[in-house]
Amino acid sequence: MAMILTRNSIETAPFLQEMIETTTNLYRHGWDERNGGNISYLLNQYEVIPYLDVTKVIRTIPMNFDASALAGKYFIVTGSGKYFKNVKQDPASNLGVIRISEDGRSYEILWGFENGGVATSELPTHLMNHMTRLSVDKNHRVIMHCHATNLIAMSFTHILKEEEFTKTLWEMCTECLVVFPEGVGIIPWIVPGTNEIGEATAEKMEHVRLVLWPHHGIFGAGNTMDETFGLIETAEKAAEVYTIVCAQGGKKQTISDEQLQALAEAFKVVPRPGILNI
Ligand code: 2HA
Ligand code: ZN
Repeated sequence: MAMILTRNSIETAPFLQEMIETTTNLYRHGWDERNGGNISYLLNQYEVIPYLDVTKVIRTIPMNFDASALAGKYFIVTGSGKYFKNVKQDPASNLGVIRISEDGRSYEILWGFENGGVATSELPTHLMNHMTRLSVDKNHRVIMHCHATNLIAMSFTHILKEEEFTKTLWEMCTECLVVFPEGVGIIPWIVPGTNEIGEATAEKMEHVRLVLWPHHGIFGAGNTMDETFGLIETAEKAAEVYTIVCAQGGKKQTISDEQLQALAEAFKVVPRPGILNI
């Protein structure tokens, strides 16, 4: 007797709704003009199978790096050249669900990327970051990249030493130290979309969840979409305050190192060593 399997429409999948909401919010902030920005979200197979026949591979796309540590893993990813502005009105063209092949040298498209689309040009960085974050945090799931305006601006005006950059952000909003006690990683300027920028970013991601790409944007990592968005939002808010402080003529007073230390103790976080002078 034939069994009829009914699947729910993928449009109702919580992970798809989260992608739509987040890309829309990032666009609304002005951090993802044109095709700027990309997101990848690690999915459990049990989250995917109510919506998709995972035995049906639509296309297989080769990759020129080794992602075998992620073999068999599922992601929903934004598309290469696609605009965050358009995700909500046409998710199936602008997003895709992919699975990393067994040899880690290609990915299989299971849904989306309609009309010949492929995953984000920053897929090397995304997958390398996922590998690194999973090696230090088994609950890790999200990598997010955007062109956060004030963080980019700060990469022109502020010294690019991680400790000094982090300290400035911590000073600009009291909650920063609590949200990213490990600070911000900074890589040199490198051509985007390359394995080289992926490797440099992933190396930083072993110790931090925020990595600044000078004169380009920011990468964030987290366990949930909300947490990752919130992390970037918090750093960008601090950078915006910095912009305004500079425009108002610079600091006359600030949060002292002793106060930052007291904050860390109250919220039970460990500030990255080498930043506070206590
Ligand atoms: O996807 O943001 O870094 C476009 C970009 C590349
Ligand atoms: Zn970018």
